Amino acid sequence: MGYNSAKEAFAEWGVDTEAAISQLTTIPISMHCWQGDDVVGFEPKTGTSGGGIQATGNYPGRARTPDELRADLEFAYAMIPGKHRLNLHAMYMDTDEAPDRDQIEYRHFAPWVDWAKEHGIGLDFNPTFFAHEKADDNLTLSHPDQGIRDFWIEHGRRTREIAAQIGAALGSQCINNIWVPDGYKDIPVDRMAARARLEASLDQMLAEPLSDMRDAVESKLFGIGVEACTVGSHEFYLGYAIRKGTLLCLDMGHFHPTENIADKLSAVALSLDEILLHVSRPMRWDSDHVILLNDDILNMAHELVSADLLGRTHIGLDFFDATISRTAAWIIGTRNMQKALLRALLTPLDRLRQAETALDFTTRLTMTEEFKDLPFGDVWSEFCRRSDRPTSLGLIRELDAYQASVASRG
Ligand code: RNT
Ligand code: ZN
Repeated sequence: MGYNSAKEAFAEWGVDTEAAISQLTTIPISMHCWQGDDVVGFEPKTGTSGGGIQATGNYPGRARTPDELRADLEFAYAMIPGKHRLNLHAMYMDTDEAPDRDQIEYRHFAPWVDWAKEHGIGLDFNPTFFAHEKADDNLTLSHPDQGIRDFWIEHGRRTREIAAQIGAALGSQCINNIWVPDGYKDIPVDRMAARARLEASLDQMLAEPLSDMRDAVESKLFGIGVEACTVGSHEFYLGYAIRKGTLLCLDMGHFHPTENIADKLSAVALSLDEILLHVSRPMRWDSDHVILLNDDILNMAHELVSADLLGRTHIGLDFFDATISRTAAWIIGTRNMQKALLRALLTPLDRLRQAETALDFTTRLTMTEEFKDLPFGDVWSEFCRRSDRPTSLGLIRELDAYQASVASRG
């Protein structure tokens, strides 16, 4: 159809495509480093991730070093319109030293900050409470052993300081997201004791007020190996975040499969100032598939726009598929998040709200369904064209060429 005709088609509905395109340009998405190497990281002792997190597949081209990961990221960002962020995990240190988790310092991550500065990318951060011998029981901050708890509290404290330094160095607030795998395979007799220990550890870890960073806490329903009880459940962290003023991280794979994450946004936003999202795609469980442009994502993007939450929601991604090109996974997933946001920004909200307020649900339904036929693809192509990013077969050619260049990695 072409962009100009598309623009007119949307204008008939009272929707300004230019406004949508310029707003989409300003929405950063925090791309997760761990899709690039199957959640392995760069510590001297690397292994499987543990904590119930599983990247499956052995497609060639996994990044084995920080330099390879950065090269892959540079390619990915070059295929994604707009300016974005990188979400780094503590196990992705870039150093010749071998600090344990309770010894990490800013300098171990400084090369990432230099790189981010050079490319104009913001950084977010995460303590890593898994893939470590002290997390083998799937208990960290809630472990009954004080020594183990102290080890992880120290790790968490250090990541907060590192996040603050990263934020200051880049002049862009760094979100430090806390997810612990803590839970029990079989039914515990004292859930309260475990939750009280988690709360006390978090309090100690978060005691120091810091600027240039913000804390987020991420809940989960269950994980492999912790089927009976997750200490940091949704209710636990929702309450914690409200009482302590942290962000709440909602991961789309961390709820009952029929629960609607889009529905939660306006509900929690009334009690929280800011929200962090881990956009993901669960399939039967928290399988972390690459996100599709499906109803779950579209509904979520709609809520972000309709509830006016874009200004206080940090959009992060969390998926890892090792059966396809890892760079393609990043690019497809991130572009799908943007496509969903674009569709939400192109919604004739005023008209729809009017119908809803008037209890005219017939008109509301007719509009949502007829509106689906509008030429969203032309607006997306125009957005990509203005950012000099490929679409369609052009994108496939780029992805293939890059994959061919990394396929020989051992
Ligand atoms: C695990 C959580 C967590 C991790 C990352 C690697 O279930 O979703 O966010 O995926 O920290
Ligand atoms: Zn997550």
